[in-house]
Amino acid sequence: MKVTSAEFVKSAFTEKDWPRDGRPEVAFLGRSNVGKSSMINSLLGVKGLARTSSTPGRTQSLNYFLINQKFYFVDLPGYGYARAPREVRESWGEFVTDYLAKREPLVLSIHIVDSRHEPTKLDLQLREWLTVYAKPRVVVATKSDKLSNNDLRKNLERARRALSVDRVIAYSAATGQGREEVWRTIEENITDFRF
Ligand SMILES: Nc1nc2c(ncn2[C@@H]2O[C@H](COP(=O)(O)OP(=O)(O)OP(=O)(O)O)[C@@H](O)[C@H]2O)c(=O)[nH]1
Ligand SMILES: [Mg+2]
Repeated sequence: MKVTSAEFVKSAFTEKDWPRDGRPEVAFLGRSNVGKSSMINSLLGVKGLARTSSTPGRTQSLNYFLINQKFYFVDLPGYGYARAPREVRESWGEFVTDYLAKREPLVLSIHIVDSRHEPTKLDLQLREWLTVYAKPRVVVATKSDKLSNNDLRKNLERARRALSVDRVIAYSAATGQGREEVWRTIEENITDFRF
């Protein structure tokens, strides 16, 4: 995909802030600090559009980016940040399930895990929700540049098993590994969207 324009549109704090123009959207979900914002920036080929945060887990909002005037990327709040305020940690599930349950233009959820680590309990929980709400999703294991090829291969297999999926795409915002495959997956899902 050639990215001709990418702009931050808004932070949506409640359902009434969700865009109503019917454009399809792709959501980026994963643990706090896993690399969601970095993946968005590296897919778009820009630096600093999606903020890579040094104060994780503070706000719960969906951050909307409009790409090529055609579709949205949605940066979701990360989960599992131990030092987030308790009420934020506890309401995360409600915030995300509400979105997954209701959001019709959501054509693809990109579930991001850390390629170095075994999927966490919260990763399994998210996987469960994506299954329950029957949302198209793809699992992407990021920070692959931090592993040897051999460890990467082993960890991808472990993630596939733990999350019961056929495919886990290795990704690196640092080297660009996986970028083409993720874009292909995004394009396929956007093309299928009819409204
Ligand atoms: N080496 C390497 N570092 C990465 C990669 N992706 C992200 N990082 C680093 O990981 C840290 C967290 O990245 P973010 O993109 O802010 O993660 P996030 O998931 O958006 O974090 P929250 O918004 O706080 O939940 C930053 O220091 C990034 O530079 C990657 O592919 N390779
Ligand atoms: Mg972020």
